[in-house]
Amino acid sequence: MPFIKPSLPYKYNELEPYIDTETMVVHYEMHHTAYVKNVSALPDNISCNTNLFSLLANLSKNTIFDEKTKRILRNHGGGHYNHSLFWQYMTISSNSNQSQISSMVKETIKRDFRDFMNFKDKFVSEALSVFGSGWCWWVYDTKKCYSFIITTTNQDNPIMEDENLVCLLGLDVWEHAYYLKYQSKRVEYINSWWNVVNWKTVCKIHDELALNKKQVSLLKNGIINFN
Ligand code: MN3
Repeated sequence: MPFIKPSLPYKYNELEPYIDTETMVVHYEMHHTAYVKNVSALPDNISCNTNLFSLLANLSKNTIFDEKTKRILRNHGGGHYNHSLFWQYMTISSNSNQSQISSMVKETIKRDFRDFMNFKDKFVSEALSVFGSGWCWWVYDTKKCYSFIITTTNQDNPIMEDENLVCLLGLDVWEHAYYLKYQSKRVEYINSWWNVVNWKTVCKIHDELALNKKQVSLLKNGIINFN
């Protein structure tokens, strides 16, 4: 299998009570596994390129791949890329400390959102606005040098439209990400999730990648490549 699911940086039950164990097991073992399996089934000349970023970047404008290949990359390649990031955007709640937010991230938030509360409010309202299945992202535009919040449908990732966008933080708002515990109360899921955000990783992506105009590519094991 050319694409590999990253191992989780915590145990299934370690995001409790914010993200429940059963959801983590089903989400990681079944949903993520299916995306990896399906994207790995692409023809060898495509799946031999295990750099998902380069396969997904500007996918909307891609005229080389046929429609079927593009659909598989969008849905399953996107699913693998998004979930690989998502696991790393989270950590056990005792490690999720806003005091770890770097001075450069603080500056970006201040410039683009005025303050942290406004940033968070904006993120929550955008995440709530996703109709059906999708994601909410905080992205950094390396060309225009500012950050903003954006939503995508299904397993689309912002890089599929614009390769200059770096995903600093993202939240899965598919029902499979929260329904077992929160049922239709998406707002409770979103508010709980802030307790497990991995600010160290978010800051590392912002400080080391985005500010240096580098993209979020994944290593073969699905871990973010910071080199
Ligand atoms: Mn999911």
